[in-house]
This record gives sequence, structure tokens and C-alpha cells, in this order.
Amino acid sequence: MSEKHLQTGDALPPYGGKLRLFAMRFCPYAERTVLVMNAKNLQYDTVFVNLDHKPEWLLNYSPKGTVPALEYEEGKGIFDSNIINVYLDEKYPDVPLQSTDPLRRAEDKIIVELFAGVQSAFYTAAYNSQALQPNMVETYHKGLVALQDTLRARGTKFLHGETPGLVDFTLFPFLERFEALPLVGKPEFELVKSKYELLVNYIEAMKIVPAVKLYYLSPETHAKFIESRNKGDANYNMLDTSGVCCMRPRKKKE
Ligand SMILES: N[C@@H](CCC(=O)N[C@@H](CS)C(=O)NCC(=O)O)C(=O)O
Repeated sequence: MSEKHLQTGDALPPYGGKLRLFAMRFCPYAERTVLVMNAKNLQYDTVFVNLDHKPEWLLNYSPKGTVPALEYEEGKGIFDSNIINVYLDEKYPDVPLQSTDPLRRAEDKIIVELFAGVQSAFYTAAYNSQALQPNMVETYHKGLVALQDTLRARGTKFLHGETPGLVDFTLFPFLERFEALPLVGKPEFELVKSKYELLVNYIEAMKIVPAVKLYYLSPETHAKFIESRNKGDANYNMLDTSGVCCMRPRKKKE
């Protein structure tokens, strides 16, 4: 998979006959869909896009210009991580990621809904720190304590059960990024092990789930991206190695 982000003026690569995901490598919403597609063992292509200089064709798949968007058939797209993920789960039921119990599905949605305040505090801390208020740090920790309490009450390895489900793949991309906050000067957002033992163990267990491991990035890498974006020059292609190839060792001079 090339990690190069296509931008304005770049051509849309030819359709390869598989599902195709439009994403940005550091976007937590796009990661939700990547994890779901990996967990379901789906064959798919990924096209990364530069969100500061969007390719014109992105709007054909995502009218609001957001990622993720999924090309489910040539030229036809749907967008929004939650919409895409439920679609994928219903369309490809071999590896089901939601409970069959409607009440449990509703409870999972409530977990995601309650997490929104935590997410939003993260975004402010990472990308708009002048606007950060003490009550946002409080909201962040309250939300995480509530999440830990839910994990404890469910008593399973993951929120979904003994294997992760949609609810886990929806929250994890944010949990992955929270560990970068202390590295960008926000120590008050650290998940201190003594307070968050169960939650930290859960995060560690998620990191080694094969669907996650394939796409996981370290806190240091996330911190680098956050810092580049805050300097006004988001380094989308930080991980791209497609240009670094094919250098033959030079012959020694005789
Ligand atoms: N509700 C959307 C949110 C997606 C979203 O906001 N993605 C960001 C990137 S992480 C985006 O595409 N932003 C558009 C932009 O920066 O112009 C979803 O769940 O897919």
C-alpha cells in the first residue's frame, strides 16, 4: 500500500475491482473503517488524500469532502465512518461485529455517543490548544473513567465480548492517539496506569489484535503528525516510502 497522499490535480488511480477506501493516514475516523475491513478480512484498495489540497474526485465519493469514504461499486460511494461500518457489517456478515441483541446494539451506540466529549477534548488539546479549558480536561477524564467502568461492568476482554467488535473499532483509533498528548506538551491528558489500569490493559489488548496491529502507529508518530499540522504544514506523506526505492549500490571506482 502506498502511503502517498494524492492531492489537487492528481488523477484518480484506475479502479481495481475491489472495495476502495478513501482515507488519510492519520485520520482516526478513517482508521475505524480500516480496522473493520481488516477484521472482516475484506479485500480492498486504499487511496490516501491530502485534506489541505483535496483531489477534485474526492467529492464524487464524499460530498462533504471528508474521509473515510467507501467506493462500494465503481464510481459509487458512501461516506461517514459509522455509516460505512454498519453497511460493511450488514453487507459482509461472515465475521459479524455487532451483537444480535437490539438492546446491546443500542447500548454500544450509547458508549460511542458518551465518548464524543472525550474525542472533542482530544481534538482541542491536540490541534487548538489555545482554546483548551480546564472543564475539557475534566470531561476527558470523566468520560474515560465511565468507559473503564463500562468495561469492568461488562467483564469481557473487549467491549464487544471476547473478541473486539464495531464498538471497539470505533473508539480505539482515538485511544491510540491519546497516548501522543503528553508528548505534545499535554501531560494532564496522560492515562496514568494507577487510575486507568483496566483501560490501559484494554488498550494494550487492542493493539495486538491482528486487524489493529497492521495499521497501528506509535504515540511518537502521531505526535510528529500533530506537531506538523500545528505548524501549518501537515506532513501527510511522513510515512511514504514509495519514492525511496530502487537505488542500486554504486560501483566502486576502479
Ligand atoms: N463524521 C465523520 C467525520 C470524518 C472527519 O471529520 N474526517 C476528517 C479527517 S480526520 C476530515 O475528512 N476532514 C475534512 C477536512 O479536513 O476538510 C466520520 O465519522 O466519518
